[in-house]
Amino acid sequence: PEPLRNTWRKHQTSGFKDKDGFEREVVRHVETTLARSLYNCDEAAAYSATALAFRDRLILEWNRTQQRQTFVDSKRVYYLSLEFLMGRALDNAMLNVGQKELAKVGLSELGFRIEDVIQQEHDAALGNGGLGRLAACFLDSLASLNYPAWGYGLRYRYGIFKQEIIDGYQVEVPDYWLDFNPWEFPRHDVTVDIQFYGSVEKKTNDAGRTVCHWEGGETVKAVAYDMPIPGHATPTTNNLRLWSSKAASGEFDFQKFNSGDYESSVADQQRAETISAVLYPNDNLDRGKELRLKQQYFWVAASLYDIVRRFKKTKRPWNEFPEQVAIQLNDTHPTLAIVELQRILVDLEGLEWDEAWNIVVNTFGYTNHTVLPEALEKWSVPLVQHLLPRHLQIIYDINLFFLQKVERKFPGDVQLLRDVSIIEESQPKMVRMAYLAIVGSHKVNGVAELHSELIQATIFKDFVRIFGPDKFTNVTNGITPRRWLHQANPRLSELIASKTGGYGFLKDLTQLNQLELHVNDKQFRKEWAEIKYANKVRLAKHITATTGITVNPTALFDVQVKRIHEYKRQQMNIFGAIHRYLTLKAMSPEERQKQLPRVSIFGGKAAPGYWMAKQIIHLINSVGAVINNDKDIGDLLKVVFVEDYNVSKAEMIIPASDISEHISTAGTEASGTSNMKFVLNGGLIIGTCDGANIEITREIDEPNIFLFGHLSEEVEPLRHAHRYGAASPLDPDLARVFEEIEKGTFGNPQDFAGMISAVRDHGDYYLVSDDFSSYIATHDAVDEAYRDQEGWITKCITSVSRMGFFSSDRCINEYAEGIWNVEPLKVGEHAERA
Ligand code: NBG
Repeated sequence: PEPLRNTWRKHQTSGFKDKDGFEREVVRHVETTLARSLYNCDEAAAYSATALAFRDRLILEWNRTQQRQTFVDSKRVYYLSLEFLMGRALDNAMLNVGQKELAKVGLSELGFRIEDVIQQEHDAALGNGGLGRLAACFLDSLASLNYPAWGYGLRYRYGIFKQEIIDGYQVEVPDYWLDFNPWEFPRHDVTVDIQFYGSVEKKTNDAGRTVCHWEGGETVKAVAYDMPIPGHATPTTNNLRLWSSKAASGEFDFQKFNSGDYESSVADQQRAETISAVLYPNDNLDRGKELRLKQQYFWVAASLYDIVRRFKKTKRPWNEFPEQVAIQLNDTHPTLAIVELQRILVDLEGLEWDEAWNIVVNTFGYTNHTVLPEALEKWSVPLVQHLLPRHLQIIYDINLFFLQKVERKFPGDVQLLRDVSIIEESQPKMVRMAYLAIVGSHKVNGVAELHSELIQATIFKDFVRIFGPDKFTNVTNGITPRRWLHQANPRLSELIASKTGGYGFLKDLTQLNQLELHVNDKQFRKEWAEIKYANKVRLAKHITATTGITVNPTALFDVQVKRIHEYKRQQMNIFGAIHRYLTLKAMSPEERQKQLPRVSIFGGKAAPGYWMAKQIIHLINSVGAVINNDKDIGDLLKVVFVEDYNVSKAEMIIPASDISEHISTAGTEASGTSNMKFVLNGGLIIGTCDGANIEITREIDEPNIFLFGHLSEEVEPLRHAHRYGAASPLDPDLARVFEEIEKGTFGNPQDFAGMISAVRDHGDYYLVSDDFSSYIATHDAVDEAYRDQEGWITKCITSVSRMGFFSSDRCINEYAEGIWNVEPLKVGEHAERA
């Protein structure tokens, strides 16, 4: 009705418009929401109030975006990911809505420095590494490009643990991040009951059809928490919906409570809340724990209920579902969504199997993120049977119809049937989740060219024969230049803007190519170098403040920050540092003085149960303790381990790097995304021919990257040679490194025996010995190149200018066109703001 709408409109706000409005909102939040005053408003309170002021704004835009999307009713994308590694939100929100300058002035008038206020925020660390951060970059691109899109995940009470280094060892500390989180919006009215366990009854309905009923068991409540995702320079504000688990029966069971069974009534409640309590801290490793399967189903079932509910409101017929809904599976973690949608359509909505299955397959796309066998998810059949009895039946039926299809196409090929069966005939039988994801999706993609080729040639080769090559595709990963350039490196962003005609490159990264025109501009080069130096000074200060080690910012900063994993080969890096140390020690003082000073910087978490990864951290710290205190060495070499590597540390470390290491055994790193971040920030990389390194080389050209090591096609023959005693004798430089460790130079050699024997005595699966000599030689080439500072700067500027391809905007547009078939929503010019 008109009067109602008018009253509503009259009182509708659109957040603050100017600096005064911003200050007013901050003061209001300090005084009312936080119940504080001018006299006890510290930096933490200033952060909270600023965040709340921006959140209010975002929520208003969020509302409008949702209304617009509902009104237009076009196809939506749902990105299902168990991990969203968002990092901090305030800086990002201020920059994306274009009001950081205003906030800076406002905060300073209120007595605060914006940098200090930003630092108060706790990272939202709901992910392990690249996979979770990719999901976060995708959300930024989806909103910035105006795609109607939602992310769905779990609201873990504890994100990835905080890492402390005590006596050189990693110690894990829980990351309780929800104490005060202004960015989430609880939706206590949006809840879904999720069922577990129970049994399946067959019944005949009125139409004489047999229907399956999943009955009994236990119910847990899913509660929605929304996080607004602001696009850059657009009003579009999308939603990330995270589910939290609660006991279905409210607080606790009063009947049990009243009958004196207090403990068990609380236990029920706690068991329910356990589901979303903690993120599993493994990167590229599957552990097959029951609680993890519970997490997966809980999240998938709640999300699908939500998606289906939204679709049903439109009153469209079911066959239009895939025209309205695209669901992307971020790795196999959400694969049960395929089974759940089939169950909803057949058991609850009464569709025929084939009609339902057609809808399912056309709805889903599956992204594979690894070929490592230990990371490929499998669930034991008895476990699935126990937890999700109806789903197991559906999985068996999906498999039956699939194998019938295979049998028709390749009659009599029993081996093939065994190989591609979704059920592995092991003891116990296992459900192969990747196979289920392939069969239930219309497109399967890898995340870099080499990786997509490898999955088609190895782990999924039979499926390429069965479905044909068109089902398989590549979408090379990307990163958002908003966070990874504009936010992390504001001065470089400003310099680039001054040469490319404004900040347009933040929304069209290919505009960076204009930089190449200025590569010989003296003033530009000087500013470029000054910015890198300032970033190194900032990192050097952090290192001194947190570790007590002084590092010289004019030294070459050599950085490897990522999860600690044998396949990523941090062990090779630290062996290389020891080799450098021994070489320096063997020199005369005169000769030594001619060497280039270097700082080897490491950072990254080891999964708590990954013994070898923890040993690697311990060796890095032990080597640092010796080298950093060696008077002969001084500034020539420092080895630093930065504690608790996370998104906000990455924002500081990456812009300060001269050379970064992406040195996985060829064929093991699906893509890597930090490689892109480092180059975009004017650092060069040393790397193997693996993952996205290959495409980075194609874009920036061979002279601008330091490649070394064996190629992926050489890996199997080399492993074979190691297994059968036919490998070349151990590289003498590496042997010398081992000797020094075993002499006790870096502490008790027993502590590092496992690392050495893995290479020397147990087949060297990651080929450290095979790549070591070319690794060392290539580092010498890095030194040579760095001595020529002018040449180095030319390489850096040229590389940045050619990085346009690696924007996650390009990547999202490829998904939208090739997999989702969705289009961005027009938001109207007057709505655009700078
Ligand atoms: C990781 C790969 C990385 C890749 C990210 C994002 C998993 C399973 N895979 O190489 O190891 O960059 O996914 O695609 O975490």
